[in-house]
Amino acid sequence: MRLIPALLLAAALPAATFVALDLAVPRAAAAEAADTAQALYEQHCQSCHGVNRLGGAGPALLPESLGRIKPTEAHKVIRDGRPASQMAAFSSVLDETQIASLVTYLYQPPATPPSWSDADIRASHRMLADLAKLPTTPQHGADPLNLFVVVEAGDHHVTILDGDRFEPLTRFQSHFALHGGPKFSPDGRFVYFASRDGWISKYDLHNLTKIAEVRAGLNTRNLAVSNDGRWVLVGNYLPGNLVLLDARDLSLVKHIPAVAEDGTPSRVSAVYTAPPRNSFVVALKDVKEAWELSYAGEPTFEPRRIKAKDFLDDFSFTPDYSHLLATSRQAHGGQVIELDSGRVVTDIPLPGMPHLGSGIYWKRDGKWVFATPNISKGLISVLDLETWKLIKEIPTQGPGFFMRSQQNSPYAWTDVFFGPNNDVVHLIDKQRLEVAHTLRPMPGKIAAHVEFTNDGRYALLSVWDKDGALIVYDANTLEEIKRLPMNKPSGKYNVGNKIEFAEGTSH
Ligand code: DHE
Repeated sequence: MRLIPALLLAAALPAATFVALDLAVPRAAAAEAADTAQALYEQHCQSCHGVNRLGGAGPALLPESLGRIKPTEAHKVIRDGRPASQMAAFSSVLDETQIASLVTYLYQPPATPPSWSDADIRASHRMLADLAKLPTTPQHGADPLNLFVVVEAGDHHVTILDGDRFEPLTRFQSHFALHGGPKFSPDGRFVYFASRDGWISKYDLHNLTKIAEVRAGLNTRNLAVSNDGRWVLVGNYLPGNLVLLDARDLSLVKHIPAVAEDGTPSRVSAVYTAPPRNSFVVALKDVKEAWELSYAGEPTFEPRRIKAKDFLDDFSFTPDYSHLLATSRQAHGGQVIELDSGRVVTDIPLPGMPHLGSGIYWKRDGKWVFATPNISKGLISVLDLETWKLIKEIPTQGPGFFMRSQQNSPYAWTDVFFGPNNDVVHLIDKQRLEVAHTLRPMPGKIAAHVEFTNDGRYALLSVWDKDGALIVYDANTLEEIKRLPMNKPSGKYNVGNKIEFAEGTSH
């Protein structure tokens, strides 16, 4: 039998399109087309993308997994393949009509609703090294607290970078489409990654080796690691649940269905650890609840339910973790929830779809302010964290995604991710609250996502292109120090900053 390489696709046709398709195509003809497409899938795609489209060597091809690419792009990928991946071109095997029917099929829910049980999780679990036999001190000669973990999204690799010399120590293949910030054990030795397809991996930074992996869900949002380093909590869209893993080996402890008090099921928007509270805080996407799960003492992981005023999509904490600032990107603002009382304190005026998970805080005139980019408006919203008042909207050259600073830096760096000016980054003066500098690192290529060295002297910026780069700037003079070629380095994370939950970085 000829082995045909995978359809390595990766986003969603709006629901309205399916309705339109249903109305346009007579039912019998639609069923026949689906049968044909399913047969094509089984013949050409299943060996890599798995039975029931759950994924295998290639990513899952469920509507939830395809939410980030348009059907026209999916069509092109099937026809022409994906460079630098195992996804081959199928233009010599399938004609245009067959490819179109496959695309329609892939963007529809499977006939058998996908499921991912505890048994599936356990069966996917793999130990990749014997931790007991590995040295417990760093074996690479670099400062373990000034390493950078760089996710290269272009070819699904991770580079571990010495943050003093800016030299790669190693580069390894990750699971397909890592998303969200990797999270660290409290001592900075281990890093945990989540892929959109639900794969969770544990990597030893002292020994530069993979330790374990497990598939915790079919479509995952992100993960959090408890402050005592014992637990990893994974938030999933599909199935809508939380999956609790033992951080030592990623073995399954239990899953917790994301179901509201009234029984309504939900997806999980995001999960973060709140170190001073010894708890995980969880936002639910389809029900108006936030959850807190304590990991203090002998935890039961029973969620404490906090009633929200809206569906929550993304959130951030205040510096002391007493409040969360949450938003639903569909709503016209956010809300502040006091965690101890569970009370919604106030609404916040954030009309530009803020990306709160990327928001950062700093001290201005002795008071904490919080700033967040907005993904539908070219402005940075700055809030006073005492009064919750919006104190400034700083105009930028377009909507942005990420923001970063460091305690010692006078600037907050933010990108212009969307629109014609996506190749610039703005440096915002943290005291004057205005753009102080605008850099265009590689004209015509998206510049985004900055992280500082642990001492704040250097800022590392990504150029999001397959022929992209990681650019090291002196954070004060803005002189370019080094340019390392990289394949779409989506995010980079400094171990020291992360384990200290440093001011100015994402948590
Ligand atoms: Fe992200 C972090 C949600 C699309 C790259 N993104 C996060 C987090 C959330 C989130 C809740 C924080 C999790 C964490 O770090 O633990 N992202 C969403 C979305 O809802 C959205 C808009 C739609 C979606 O498809 O999920 C979305 N994100 C994207 C992208 O299209 C990006 C640009 C490319 C990609 O890799 O998918 C992207 N998101 C990132 C990155 C982070 C992230 C690089 C980590 C930022 C950090 O510095 O910590």
